[in-house]
Amino acid sequence: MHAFPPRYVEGLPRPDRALVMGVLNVTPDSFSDGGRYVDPVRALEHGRQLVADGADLVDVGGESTRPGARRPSPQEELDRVLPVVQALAGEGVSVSVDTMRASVARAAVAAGAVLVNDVSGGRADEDMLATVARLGATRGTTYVLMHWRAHSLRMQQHAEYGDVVGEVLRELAEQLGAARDAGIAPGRIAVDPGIGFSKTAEQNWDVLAGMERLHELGHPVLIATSRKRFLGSLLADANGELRPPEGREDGTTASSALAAAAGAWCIRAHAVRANLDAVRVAARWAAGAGRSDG
Ligand code: PMM
Repeated sequence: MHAFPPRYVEGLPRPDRALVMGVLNVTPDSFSDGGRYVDPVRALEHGRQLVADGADLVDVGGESTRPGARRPSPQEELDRVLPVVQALAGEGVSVSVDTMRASVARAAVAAGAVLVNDVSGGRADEDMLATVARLGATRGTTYVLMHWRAHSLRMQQHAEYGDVVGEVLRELAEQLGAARDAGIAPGRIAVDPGIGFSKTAEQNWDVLAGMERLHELGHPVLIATSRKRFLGSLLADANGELRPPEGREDGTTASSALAAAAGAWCIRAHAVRANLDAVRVAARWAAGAGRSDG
């Protein structure tokens, strides 16, 4: 048996299973749902559906991070996310904001977001860590710090590793140090190895297989595999054609169950109901024998 780090983040729900973060991309160009929820009314409807399906958190993002994507301006990003964050938070939903920008994080928290999901782990905006520290102290805001090397346009040129798990760990530890130095309370930080970010398909599998080592960082771990390309490669057809995103759901669900069984604190997914079932199965499996409740 290995020890898992705390499987909760201060101020967020603590069910006896992994949390499920539902994805709400308010972007014209995300790889799996791009364009579907740019209209705030449709985005809001979809956010409500994610909650009805059992999402513990709804992750609202206004910048696509697909490889090669162009960045929106800060104003474009704000215009996309703020109305949706505000409306969902106003309905009592736990909202997370998926942003690399301190200004967007600040505005989203003022509009009711409880978590800043920063795929750059504080590396894209020099104000981010200090901003999150202040928001944590004044509003109890929590932080997901992801492994990241470069913006989408160039990220696949940065997929060089000797030992991918060791290097992801080292780089996450470095950013965790910077986050603590900036004043973010350690109990409010979760980490994420950044599946698909500056990593080849094989490297993503290496990271997932080495997930137990991520627990050495002592922080809850978030894993986001949903519909990603490495699943498309694994499930490619006989001609090597990638399985398209909409055909990656069953693979996603399997990976969420495995991540939860390996100690993930939270999984991030587009299809909430199936992935919630998966983490419930994983939790019951891990609880073992001796509970004769069916
Ligand atoms: N991946 C995407 C977006 N946000 N956030 C975290 N914490 N971890 C991830 O791996 C992650 C993320 C890209 O996927 P999408 O386009 O389906 O949202």
